[in-house]
Amino acid sequence: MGGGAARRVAVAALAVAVLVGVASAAVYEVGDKAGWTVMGNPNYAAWASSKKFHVNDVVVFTYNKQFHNVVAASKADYKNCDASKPIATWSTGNDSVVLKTAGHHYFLCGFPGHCAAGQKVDIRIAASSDAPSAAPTPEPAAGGGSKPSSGATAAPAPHPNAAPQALPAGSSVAATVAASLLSLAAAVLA
Ligand SMILES: [Cu+2]
Repeated sequence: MGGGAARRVAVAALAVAVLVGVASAAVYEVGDKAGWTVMGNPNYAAWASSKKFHVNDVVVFTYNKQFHNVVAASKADYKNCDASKPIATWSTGNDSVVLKTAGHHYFLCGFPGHCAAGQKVDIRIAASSDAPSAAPTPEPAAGGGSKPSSGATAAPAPHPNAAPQALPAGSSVAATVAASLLSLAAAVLA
């Protein structure tokens, strides 16, 4: 009933908030190493279905801005490859888009013929995806991973026993911080 209990609750809440933040703020490179292009006909449907997107995840479109752009489109416009009524357009060649809502996010390239050639992606966030997953499914191996800076992978749920070195680049620091907070919370609650 005293301040101790309140403090325990506060620490636990903080730890949970940090964990949720870590779990939901993954960054994904669209098309992985291929990037956002028509060269080599990347399979963006397969790419999207290989990820488990959450609200507030970030997708990064990397491309040559002379030849491509990024258009957020309605479902109908996505289907018809109609870039004339964009919800939003990005054209810097290195665009980070925060996925703020659950449901479908439709993107296509507005350059003539590119969408029809397959440069379009439907990124879906499941309605129940706000909660961090306790057991994330492992990433399917997508190539050799010779470029550590690309191919961002989902931040795995922090696990105290997991060796940080084994985690993908970029997520190890966050996971370590989260794991430390978990330990802290466990110690306070003990
Ligand atoms: Cu294009």
